[in-house]
Amino acid sequence: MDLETFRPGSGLLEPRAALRSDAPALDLNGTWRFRLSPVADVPDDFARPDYDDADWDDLPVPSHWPLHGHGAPAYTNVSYPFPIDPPRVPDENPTGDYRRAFDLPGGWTGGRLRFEGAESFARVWLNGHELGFWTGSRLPAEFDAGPWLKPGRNVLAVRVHQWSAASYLEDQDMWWLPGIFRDVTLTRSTADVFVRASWADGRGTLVFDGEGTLSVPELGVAGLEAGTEITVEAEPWTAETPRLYDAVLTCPGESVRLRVGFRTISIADGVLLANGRPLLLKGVNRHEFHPRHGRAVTYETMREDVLLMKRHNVNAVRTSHYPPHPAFLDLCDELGLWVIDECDLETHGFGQVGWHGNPTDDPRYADALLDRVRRTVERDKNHPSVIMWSLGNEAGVGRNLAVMSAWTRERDPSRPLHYEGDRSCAHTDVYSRMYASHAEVEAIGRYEEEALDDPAEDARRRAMPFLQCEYAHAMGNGPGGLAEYQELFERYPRLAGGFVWEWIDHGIEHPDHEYAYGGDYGEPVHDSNFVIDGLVFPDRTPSPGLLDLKKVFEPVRFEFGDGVVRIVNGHGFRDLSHLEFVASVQVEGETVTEHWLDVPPGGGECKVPDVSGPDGERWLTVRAVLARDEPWADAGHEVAWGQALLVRHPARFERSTAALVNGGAEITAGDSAFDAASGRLIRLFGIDVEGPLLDLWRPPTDNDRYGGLEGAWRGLGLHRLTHRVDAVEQGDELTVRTRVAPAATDHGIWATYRWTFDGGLRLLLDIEPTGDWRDPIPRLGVTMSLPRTFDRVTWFGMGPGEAYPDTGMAARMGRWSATIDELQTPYVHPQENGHRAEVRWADFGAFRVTGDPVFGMTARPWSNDELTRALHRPDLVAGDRVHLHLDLAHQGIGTATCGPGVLPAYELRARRSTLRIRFDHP
Ligand code: IPT
Repeated sequence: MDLETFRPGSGLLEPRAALRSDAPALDLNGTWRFRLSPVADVPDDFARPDYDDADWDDLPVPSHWPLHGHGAPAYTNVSYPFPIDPPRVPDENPTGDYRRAFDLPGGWTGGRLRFEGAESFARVWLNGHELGFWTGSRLPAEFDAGPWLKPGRNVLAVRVHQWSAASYLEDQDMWWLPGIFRDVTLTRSTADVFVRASWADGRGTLVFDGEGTLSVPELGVAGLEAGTEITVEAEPWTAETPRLYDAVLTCPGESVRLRVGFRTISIADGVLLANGRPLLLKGVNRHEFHPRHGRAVTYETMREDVLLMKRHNVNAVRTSHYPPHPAFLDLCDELGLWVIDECDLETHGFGQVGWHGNPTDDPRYADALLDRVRRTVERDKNHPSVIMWSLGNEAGVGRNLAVMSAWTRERDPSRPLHYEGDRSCAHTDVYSRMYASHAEVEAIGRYEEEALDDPAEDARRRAMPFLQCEYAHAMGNGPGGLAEYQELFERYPRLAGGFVWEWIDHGIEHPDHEYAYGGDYGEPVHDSNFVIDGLVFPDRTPSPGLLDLKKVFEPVRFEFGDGVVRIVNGHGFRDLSHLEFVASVQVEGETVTEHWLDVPPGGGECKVPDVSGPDGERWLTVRAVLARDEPWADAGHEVAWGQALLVRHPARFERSTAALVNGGAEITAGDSAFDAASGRLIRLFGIDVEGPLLDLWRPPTDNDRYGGLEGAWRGLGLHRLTHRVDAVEQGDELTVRTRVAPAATDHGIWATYRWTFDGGLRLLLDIEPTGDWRDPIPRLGVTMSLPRTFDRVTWFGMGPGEAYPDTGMAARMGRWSATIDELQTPYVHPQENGHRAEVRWADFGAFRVTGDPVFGMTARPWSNDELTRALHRPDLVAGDRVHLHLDLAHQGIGTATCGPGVLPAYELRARRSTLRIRFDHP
């Protein structure tokens, strides 16, 4: 068999919808026999029913064989892991042979073998007879098994090649993971149906094509014939109100259960509408991934994804970059998510050769591309959640797009078409981009984007709604700049929102590394940790980025005024009656009053509780929580919140009078002491400490690294600062004059520490840069170390999670407590993390640090250097010291791994400044 053929398959039945039929079906998932060969050219005698597979292994289906000890996964983002020479593929072509026997129940006749997904080229035999082959890894394939089925025992054999001509169409940014990774069934269902259910002005219109008759009992619809359109009073389907009506299609030999959702997607005056109202997509890009199973995801995993999305105010998913397991779309219908369903197509690696020979423009691949979009649309056409078809991702431009688009428009005019890779938008209904900067998004929102050369094309595109199919690259610490994007999406009606890249870190569980990324399996060509760029960690724990996104996507906004809070409903399709609003007042982070607000369903202004009570800094917090259980979260689940400062109560710093005593080698202040020669604090209230010392470094984030800042910082020598002591002067205060600078440069910082003692120790650190500080710097602050016995800190400030200047929207003012371990954010690729912002005070038990007015705090069981060097989490080993960083300022995070860097407002420049903190015995 020629796996270098351009043909998409042979022997296949026409594509049809994924349906829930009562026709008999045999589940052929389970344990199969399996053999892996390193090349494609091996005898196919294994397909004979009497072949002896006794020396083969067992392999679960569905699964990917490299995740079960056969070969290894490999990761590339853009690059093809083989020479670009379509349709040729390497001789080294891992080939998996699969066998299983099954018994047909008595009386069974006919049936279809249905494969939901196999990567990348598969041939199938039943009882020794070859049924055909297929490609299109994440698309279903069906074969007529009827003529070859036998009563009793039957033997099914499948051969899967990792590489084929079709691999050129599947260059998505993910692990290369061959195998039969979705379900296999033998079904006697043959039905197909296309239900079209639209909605306007309180009424749903229903019509279908296909065999049989349709009933929707709840709507009094019975025996509806194909092609007959009816209009009934019905509630609309939206992602916020996913109203589904059970329907039954009765056709010869089977009846099919459907769930009909009435909704209309349209575009008017350049605005994307659902049921006539503006639709703002608060989306994420979702790859299918599980850290042990790869893309062979279970129903529980899919459901967990949808629940997590809903609970984090995500309302939309782009199925990047292939149709998901069909059950995922059932969940989106049921729990409510707007979906852009993307065809299984990406040819990104051709970009590295100037798009020369791109399959998207190669007529030899025309059938394969059309076949892919047909199989996508036919499979998923009945889902109300699917609101747009996407022709693929990063596949350049070319004539085959026109073919795909024309067919799709004709087959389903009800859904707009999406494709990002062609700026002219010749084949789409929406203008889509990825990683456009805030400024460019704003220009598009204002219809001020740069014109296309062709005026007609430009006019057409200018009339389109805009969306960012990818933005805010969630790689490592970040993304920064989310709030600013959302602000634009909400300001300009043309902007229909977007989809954050991406949902999950694709880290594969690994015995030494905890989670593997590109290169960990010895791949000669790979893209390292670019596969670790999700909003949830590989085990689906939400990262700080997802918590921030939840805050930014909140469907309720709070505007605080004098004694009042205005509550604004930001839902598109639902009022506030499903929420309860709780207002509380915190003094120094401790709640002193709490009561429920009476909020009208449409939102409005409410009086807030009065502010009498104990002294201290006071904040008002208003929370919107679910009043009743929803299918996706329990009553009490917090949907939105807002906070306002009522009374600021800064710590007071008295001028000190107590004396510092010179005891020879040490200068003492009570039970604290400084080294007399260096002026460094060595004992703090009897505790052995080192520092605090000026420090400008942070262990580069992925955004710092890939965006070029790390290089700039190393160029400035910030990772190798030296400290020179020029003077230690002891009077009323201890003044330590130093110059901090790297070797081989003439820029530096005059850092003057002024210590005073009044029972506690107060530090004023004056910072004065000299020379050419051309680039932003990572941070401005001090680092000190403490014995590891200091394992817990309680603080009053932003928390509980990390926050940097352009992230941390999820952090709120309060009193928080955590162990040192709990302060670490477990980024798969270690990097700067865990900074707590706007800390008023932090209590370590034997001492307390207070800011004048605030400081940033990071505490770790390893040093900046150790964290900078670590490549995987197990490289980090807790030492016997706690490294405490007390900061005046940090550089923002941005999203420069893909997209814009730090916005100017969040850049940190070396500047003249003073850090003011004090240390006290509690
Ligand atoms: C963009 C891809 O569409 C996406 O699949 C992913 O690879 C992302 O980059 C990086 O993680 S394309 C890029 C050239 C902007």
